[in-house]
Amino acid sequence: MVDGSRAAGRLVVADDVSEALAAGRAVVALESTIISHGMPHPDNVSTALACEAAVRDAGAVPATVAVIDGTLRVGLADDEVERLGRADDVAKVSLRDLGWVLSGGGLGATTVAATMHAADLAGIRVFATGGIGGVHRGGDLDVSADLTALGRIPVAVVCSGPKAVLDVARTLEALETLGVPVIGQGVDVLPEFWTRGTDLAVGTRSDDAARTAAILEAHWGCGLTTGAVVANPIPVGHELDRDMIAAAIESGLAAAATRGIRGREVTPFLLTHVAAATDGRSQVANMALVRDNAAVAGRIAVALATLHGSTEARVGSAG
Ligand code: PSU
Ligand code: MN
Repeated sequence: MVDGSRAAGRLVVADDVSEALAAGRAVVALESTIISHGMPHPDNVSTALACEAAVRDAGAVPATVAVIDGTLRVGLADDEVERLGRADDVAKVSLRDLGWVLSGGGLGATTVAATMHAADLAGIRVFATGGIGGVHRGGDLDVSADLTALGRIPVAVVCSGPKAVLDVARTLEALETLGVPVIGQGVDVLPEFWTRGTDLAVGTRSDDAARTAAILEAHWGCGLTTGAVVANPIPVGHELDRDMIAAAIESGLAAAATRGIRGREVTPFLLTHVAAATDGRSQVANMALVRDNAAVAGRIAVALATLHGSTEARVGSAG
């Protein structure tokens, strides 16, 4: 394990991850809030491990990010993923929470925002998740720090769009305001998590990993320091019925309002409600899309490593 130079001992990068980075090989970061707050045990653990396997199959090294006993870790052992997936007292850690969760010495699951931060410190440019946070529906100005992070941190987030419980159109506008490119992976419209989307145009379309890597390389190569969204739709055959999911979201939003669910509780509450209201179908879809995002992210990371001139990029030997 090595310490990140800018993080004074709070950041620890796993050996296989730091070796791959030092050799210029492909690495993909994975988040952990989806493990602790996104799905129930044991599907959360099997999905997290399946995402790591998908990244490896693509020829890249997976680096799941979490706070373990007071350290910000990049790259977890399988038993640590299991521990995160089983414990019921894991803190949901976004940017503002890192200081207090790290100093408290406990377990924490990093959101997209906090995972982007850790990935950037470690030197990882590609990250896969299910869906990003964004602008919530309604008038109370609940805007995820995921957008703040995308506007500041040079990491590409491969996802199936914003979570559909959000105001997806406003989220897309906010990304434009922040100067964050939204690249449709094989699509012209923004995917909406459990469905492949309808009418919100992405900034540009890319039909393969090499093209996406070239866009990212040029984005950062011209001096921009923002993140990027690579929007990869849920695989055909796994998408849910649009009306069913819309009804489940509506009833979830009503239940959240009735029970006074606020702040960081909102997203986990809605995901749990939608899973119950769809007889678990939303969760099966979530598992399928996040695994596919991990595979796509692996291919993009390999293409990016190849662009950076490493002939070892396709070896994918680390385990
Ligand atoms: N996508 C999923 N499941 C999740 C999340 C995203 O499929 O649990 C998590 C991510 O970690 C994301 C967070 O960063 O929800 C956003 O939470 P909030 O809206 O409170 O910022
Ligand atoms: Mn919020």
